[in-house]
Amino acid sequence: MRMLQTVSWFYALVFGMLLFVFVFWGRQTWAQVIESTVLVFTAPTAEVRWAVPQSRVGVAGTNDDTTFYLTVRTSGNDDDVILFTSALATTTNAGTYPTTTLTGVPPGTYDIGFKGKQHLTRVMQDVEIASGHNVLNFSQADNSGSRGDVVLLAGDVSGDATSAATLGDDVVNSIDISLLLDVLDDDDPTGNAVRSNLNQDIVVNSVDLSILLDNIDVEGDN
Ligand SMILES: [Ca+2]
Ligand SMILES: [Ca+2]
Ligand SMILES: [Ca+2]
Ligand SMILES: [Ca+2]
Repeated sequence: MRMLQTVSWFYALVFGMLLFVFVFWGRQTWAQVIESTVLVFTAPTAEVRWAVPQSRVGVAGTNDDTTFYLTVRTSGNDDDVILFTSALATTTNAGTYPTTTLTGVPPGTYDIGFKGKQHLTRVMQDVEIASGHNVLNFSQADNSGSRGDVVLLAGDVSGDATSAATLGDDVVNSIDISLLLDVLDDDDPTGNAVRSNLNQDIVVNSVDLSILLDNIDVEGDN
């Protein structure tokens, strides 16, 4: 009888230990899973190289600066849902911007939009965003490697341009014509100070008006 009790206690002890190990191991594993998930997931980053404003004066890649914002949209349909909009930033004279963190965007396939301060939105379709660093080339139709011929269409100068929401209404129309005519013949010595100076030479004149009229009634990509 005493022998039987000892054996029972032994099994109970072994069972208890196994239960403790199982529970402890399980908890530790879940804790590790949560910890490693937090550590491993960092939002992808994106570099713009290149975005080329239409009809700028000067040698290519020397006067391509623009204030802009990026949008990340659902891919593969006509009714994009915008998942991410970046704060306003400014590209270099070469038409590049070093790095934006795509906060909250997991790796995947997206349509990526670029909206310039004087320009309609250009959207590249079905761009693969990988974890880590990505390059966005808006001068190509397909985001391929080299600097291409695709330009950002100019003429959207409406809105006060203080935020993404006010950086133009993404259509070139009579409102934009009117705004340009308000400053027609104004000097712009730096080329960057007057928004309607579309080609960024030193004056707002008929050349800028002509660029705008080429895009009349055109809307940005969506
Ligand atoms: Ca410039
Ligand atoms: Ca889409
Ligand atoms: Ca407009
Ligand atoms: Ca001009």
